[in-house]
Amino acid sequence: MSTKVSDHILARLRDWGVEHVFAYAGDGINGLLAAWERADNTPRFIQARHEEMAAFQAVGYAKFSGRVGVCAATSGPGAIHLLNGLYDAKLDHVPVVAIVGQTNRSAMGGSYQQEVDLLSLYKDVASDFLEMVTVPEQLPNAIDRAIRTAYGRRTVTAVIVPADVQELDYSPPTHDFKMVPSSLGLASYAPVPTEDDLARAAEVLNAGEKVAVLIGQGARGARAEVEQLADVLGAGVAKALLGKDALPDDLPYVTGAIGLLGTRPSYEMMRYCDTLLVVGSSFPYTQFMPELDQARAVQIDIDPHMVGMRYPFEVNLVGDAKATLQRLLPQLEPKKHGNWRKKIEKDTARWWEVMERRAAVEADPVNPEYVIHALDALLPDDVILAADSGSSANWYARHLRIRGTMRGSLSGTLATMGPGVPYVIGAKFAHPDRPAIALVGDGAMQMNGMAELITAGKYWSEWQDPRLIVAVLNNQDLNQVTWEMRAMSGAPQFLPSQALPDVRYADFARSIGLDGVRVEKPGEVVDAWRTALAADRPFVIDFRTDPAVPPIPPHAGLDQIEAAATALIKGDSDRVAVVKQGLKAKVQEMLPGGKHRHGRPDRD
Ligand SMILES: Cc1ncc(C[n+]2csc(CCOP(=O)(O)OP(=O)(O)O)c2C)c(N)n1
Ligand SMILES: [Mg+2]
Repeated sequence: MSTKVSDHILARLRDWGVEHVFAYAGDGINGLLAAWERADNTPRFIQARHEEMAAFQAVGYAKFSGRVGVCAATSGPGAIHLLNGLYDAKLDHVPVVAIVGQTNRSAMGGSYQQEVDLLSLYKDVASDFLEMVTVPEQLPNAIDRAIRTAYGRRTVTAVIVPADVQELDYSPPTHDFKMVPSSLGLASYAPVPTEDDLARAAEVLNAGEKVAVLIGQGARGARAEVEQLADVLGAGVAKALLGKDALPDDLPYVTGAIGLLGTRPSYEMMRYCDTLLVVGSSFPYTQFMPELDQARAVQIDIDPHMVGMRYPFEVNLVGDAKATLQRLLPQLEPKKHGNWRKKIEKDTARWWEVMERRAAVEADPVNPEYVIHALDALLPDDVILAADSGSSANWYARHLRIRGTMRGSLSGTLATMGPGVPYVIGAKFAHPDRPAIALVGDGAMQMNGMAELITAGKYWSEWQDPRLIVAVLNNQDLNQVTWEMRAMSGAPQFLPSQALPDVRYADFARSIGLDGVRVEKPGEVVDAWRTALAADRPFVIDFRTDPAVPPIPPHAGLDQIEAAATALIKGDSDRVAVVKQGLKAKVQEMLPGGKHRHGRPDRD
């Protein structure tokens, strides 16, 4: 039997070690589907409910495995559906390859059914490598470069394969003119800056007295070096959201998240430092960094395309975080751990007390901060966490303390709704032996999560550890946006856009063979988490949470609180509850480390 182009594509993916392709069928990839059948489904075809979810699963897989995520879709609508997930990968710098079909070559340019101009449509999302295969000899190069570029530039690449090309007999490139033979693999590499540049960076860091470090996901492989550096320099370390799992939160000088969803100690450290070191982060919000003339600053980033932005850095080191820090550390002069470091540790300890008290504030019916705070104490050390975009991202950022080998992620830069459930499904294919938890708003659950529960239902029985927990913060509101409207524009809540129907998420889970429970009282929260963590299958907890609990920013600007008050005066539907809740939470934050004004809300 001859090898067709489609057989060759799957074989090449196998050669690259690709084990899963997150995908959805359509006649634009019928040739590939037939090849999958011939190849005994290797690499494994993982069927999502929607191509965007297939892309999110590929992103989750890539984020939690460090390996390339591969997704596939048919021409036209399938390719269009993939896009949002692919942008999520591109903006968060994770390697994802998309393989998409196209109409037959004979129909191209004929406004044919399902023909869209994919080269134009994908030009931006796959700007580093996008190719349409029109003759067999373009392979394996097109696949090899797509995978190598995705890895090397930590981005999205795409290969378009017209349906009729998939059916051609494969013939490899030859030694002739205008042929492009190709090879497999990409050796690992760790670029380092020159000695001169390292010395310049060391001079800046040695001169400072109050050093603040900001790390992102690029520092994940350099945990020991960052710890050593913080010790040598007497520094504190704040974490961008994507770097939340780069360093444990049980170190006393780790101030936690930074930014609008961040912590007050991170905010304060940036306000008062005289020196800033950024490692592996493109954290975008300059207003949470030191004033532009406040600190001398050094950045380390592996990507020359990304380095030097966001702050007037004096030294922009291009290099792998671990290898660069290993070379920098011997040049650093140890600083005494004086008032600076003491203040950071004190502020951080106080922050965690404040979080405890915020979680203990009574709410109607359940305080979402309590839901996530209660989870913190129960998290398995090897858990994989995903938060969706919405208020759950606030509580993920603030209440969960990373420790052990925990991993966590969210849509950091695109901040799209909907990846929570598909991310953890992707994670389960990368790590079937680890528990995974998604924190998802009811809006995101209705948008994508419910459909993807069906995908979890299809595959969970083969996972070594079947625990995949989906916690829905059911506040019947697009709450994050409601709060943004209140805080930023002073607009009252616009119910036609914000209110969501109540849905019985746990009942739905049970109806498809999963398990679940609805929680309507604070006293049921801990039990529900425990039951989910002991479950023998994916489990949905439908937490009925209070939309009136405000995600107040770390600096709690009075102007924002005032704007919220204005909205209330203009007639916000939630007004009484919000005033009460907002003030209560604020008062808790202000308390000087003193008494708990309320007992834990799980008393009833
Ligand atoms: C695809 C997409 N659509 C819209 C938004 C804007 N947005 C951000 S958060 C949010 C509300 C999310 O509501 P929900 O999932 O219920 O979470 P909650 O904030 O209520 O906890 C919206 C509409 C977005 N980020 N992504
Ligand atoms: Mg909601």
